[in-house]
Amino acid sequence: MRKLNVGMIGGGFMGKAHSLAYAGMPMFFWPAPGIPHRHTVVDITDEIAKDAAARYGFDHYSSDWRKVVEDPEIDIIDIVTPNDTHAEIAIAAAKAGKHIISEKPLARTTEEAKRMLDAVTEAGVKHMVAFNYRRTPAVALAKKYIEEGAIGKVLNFRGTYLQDWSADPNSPLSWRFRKDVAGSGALGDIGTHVIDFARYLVGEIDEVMGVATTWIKERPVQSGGADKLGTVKSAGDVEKRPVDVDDEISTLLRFENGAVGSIEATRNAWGRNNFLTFEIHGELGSICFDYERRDQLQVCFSSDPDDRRGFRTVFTGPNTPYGAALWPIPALGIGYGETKIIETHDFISGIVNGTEISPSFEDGYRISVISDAILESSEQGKWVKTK
Ligand code: SOE
Repeated sequence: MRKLNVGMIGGGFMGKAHSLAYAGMPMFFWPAPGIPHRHTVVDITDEIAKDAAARYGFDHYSSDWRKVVEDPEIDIIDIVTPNDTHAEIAIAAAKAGKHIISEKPLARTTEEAKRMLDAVTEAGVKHMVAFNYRRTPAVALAKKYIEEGAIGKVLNFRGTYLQDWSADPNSPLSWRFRKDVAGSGALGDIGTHVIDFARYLVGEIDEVMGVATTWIKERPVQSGGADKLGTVKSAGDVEKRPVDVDDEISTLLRFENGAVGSIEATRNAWGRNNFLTFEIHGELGSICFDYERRDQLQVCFSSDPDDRRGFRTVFTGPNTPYGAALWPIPALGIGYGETKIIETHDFISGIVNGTEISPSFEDGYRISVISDAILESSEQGKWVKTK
């Protein structure tokens, strides 16, 4: 079984998720398409990287990502750093002939995303952007239903991603509120997951009409350390600096295939934790998904008799997508970790078997173009084409 050495750049929250997936993937998917080996982890100092290596099970550590990218022993570069570093690392990794998985959004800007896409295309390496939620088995099941025609022609997609970790104005100004680091706000951070759902489940988006808002215009400066996602709050007596990205977006959509829809994303919706949802209406039925109840789909089919029509719950399990590799009984519980394990499986399969990988940097680039169109449409107050 082929072993693939991973060089992981970044040892924070996403580093934890990816490390778990490298360790866990062969335990679930057996025989595994290949064995990812946790070779080297990089962080900003040797001390922090050493700690990450011990914690996440890497053989080596480094504070110099360039050396790791050039290391002939490394097969895969995994980018789990803030958005402002994705392009430089990915382009160097492509030039060094490494396969690349990058966290989302692919880049801060469409120009950066395009350069990354060009670099991997020219190098002929495999590439993936980590929109992991489409690997939730229930989301893959929704895709299967749609492809089988169970709800007929899709008419409407309504997607939301609502969180509340930044609803308090005294939660810190993390890099996620700075345009120079993040590129955009709620749109890039979480709205892009919903754009990925829309394209995956319904098809390419042709036109958008968006409204972007920034409700909280300044936040307390964070006093160093990792991004705590709103869990630390200042007493209100520290220096505040401006937020220069959106903190809420709403947009209408027109798809190339004629379907219509909407997307909303905010991290300021009190009471919403990871409320990533979609409701899809077709000529023959409807499908609803809510990540906070991620083992289930709610489905309604027009073929149900009139006197018992309504939503029913289908739990994912061994007989639904990816299920044979997961747990033997429906509703034992699918988590964030499982989505990353499945993502890793599909990435490694693509490398080893030479099959197409999705979402790729091409998808990441398209999502960036659509995101730009949403912001442009908000500024101009009119529909904007995405091509
Ligand atoms: C913060 O909003 C965040 O960590 C996102 O960056 C992730 O993509 C999402 O999966 C969870 O929330």
